[in-house]
Amino acid sequence: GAGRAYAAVDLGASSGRVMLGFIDRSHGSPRIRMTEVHRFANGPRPDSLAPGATLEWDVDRLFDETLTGLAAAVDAAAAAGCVLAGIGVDSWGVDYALDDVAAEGGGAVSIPSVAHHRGADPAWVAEAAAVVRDERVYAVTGIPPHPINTSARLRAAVTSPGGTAASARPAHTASPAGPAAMSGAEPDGHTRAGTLLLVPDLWVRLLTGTIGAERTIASTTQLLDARTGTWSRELIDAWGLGAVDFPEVTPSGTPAGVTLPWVTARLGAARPVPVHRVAGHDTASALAFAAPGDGQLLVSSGSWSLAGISVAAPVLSTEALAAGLTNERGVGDSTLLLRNLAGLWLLTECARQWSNESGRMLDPLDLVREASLLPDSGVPVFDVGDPRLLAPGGMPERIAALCVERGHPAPKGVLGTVRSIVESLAAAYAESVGLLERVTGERLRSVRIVGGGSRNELLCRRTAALTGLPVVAGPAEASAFGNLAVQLVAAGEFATLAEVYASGGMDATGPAVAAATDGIVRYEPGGVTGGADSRGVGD
Ligand code: LFR
Repeated sequence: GAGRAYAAVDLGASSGRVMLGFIDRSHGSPRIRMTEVHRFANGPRPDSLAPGATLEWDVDRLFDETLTGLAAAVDAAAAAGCVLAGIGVDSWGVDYALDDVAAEGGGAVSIPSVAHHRGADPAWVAEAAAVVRDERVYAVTGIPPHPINTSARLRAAVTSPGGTAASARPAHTASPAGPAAMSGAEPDGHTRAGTLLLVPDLWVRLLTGTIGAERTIASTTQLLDARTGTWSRELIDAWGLGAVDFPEVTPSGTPAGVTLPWVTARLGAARPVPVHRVAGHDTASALAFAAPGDGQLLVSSGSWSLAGISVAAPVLSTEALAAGLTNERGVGDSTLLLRNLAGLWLLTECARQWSNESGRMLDPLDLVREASLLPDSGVPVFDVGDPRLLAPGGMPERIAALCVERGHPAPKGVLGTVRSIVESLAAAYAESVGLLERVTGERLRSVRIVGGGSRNELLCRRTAALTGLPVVAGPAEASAFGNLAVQLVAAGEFATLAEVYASGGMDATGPAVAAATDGIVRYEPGGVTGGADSRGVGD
């Protein structure tokens, strides 16, 4: 019969894409080929950018783009003599919808957004900490306090009159705010606030009509018990979230049903397409190749930088809390012990401002290429973990201020600022090696950079220089590949994730070729020594 192909929907803070994975069994051992069938921009809804408005994603548009991409996947599969045999969705973490399960349809759900990183009101973060001490929250969830955490924003939405409640509700049931007004009365007399759905699970609901909570994405909420991998009743009760319905948590790779009839028709598929809850958190998908004890500093380098290691059990010590490490779930039983740092968003945000000012579109990767010609020494460095970098606007000025605060001169001009951003990211990755070694007692022997940053030659070269460790860079589309990998195992195409990665055309460190075009480059501390190929940035 026809071959099978699988679609990975990978939603990022600045763009979303649909990738199609084929398994080529024509030469002995199977090989996976991954191709992009659709890419689209993401960003907050323009009307939600007004001062005082709640930032929101444009869910209707994003979901519509997803369907367009999946229809293209059906066509591309057919053109290759295959059927679309599965769909998985992964996305950024922490953002959520309170979905009214009773309501039909459901394209009209909006998400209070940290897109451009306006977190919860600091008052809510402080208030949440006053109810349950940070140490206790960390001992349960392994997630340190952070303005973007779902927990504080959900609490503000559910318990504050006029908070973000109205916008957290499906538009068709939104009402003029206030806990009573926003809640539907249930037959048992209790008022319910809605069902908590993180973005990948919201997408699965829209695709299949089924409700659930996948573990990796649920772990980004600061409401999951890090040890048991189930919702923490203790925190839900203490934080007054009893009116929220929390779907049962399931591990990545769990089947979620098949596409709804109208979705199947829109995709042009001959029959309903199975959907799996993959590792819904893009970071967990991107790092699905990692295993506890593998001695690698893992860096998922996209809009954000997540730097850390895979561990067999959560690390909930006060030292880990003081270091600001998050314990987010990885695939299987693994935990990802990570620092949550700003990433290439610093660069795109500066490029956006400079483009506006100069009336000329500046490509961030071109700027990096030019900045890499500046000398390596004397570059001013700032802390890319500083929460003041979370908000949009005035980024070059804020970076200059942070450099000065550290006793460095302000970076000079556009290229000086670009150089300072890249150097500061590399410095943070390097600092992460020592920090994780101290907290876990594990010895790290190499650095693995995946995501868009793996294409940034200057960043990889400086990370190798500053860590003194070899850097293995790629693939850029690591989240989509991990999304596919989990589906391929769940669907019985491969026995283990390791086999899937080996079939990406692999070496011991990960997928050497996740897509035909996606080379892996190895950087030695003393300089580039090549790899599968030595493509530079922007190819
Ligand atoms: C990366 C990521 C991070 C999460 C951040 C939230 O895309 O998923 O892991 O902390 O998005 O927007």
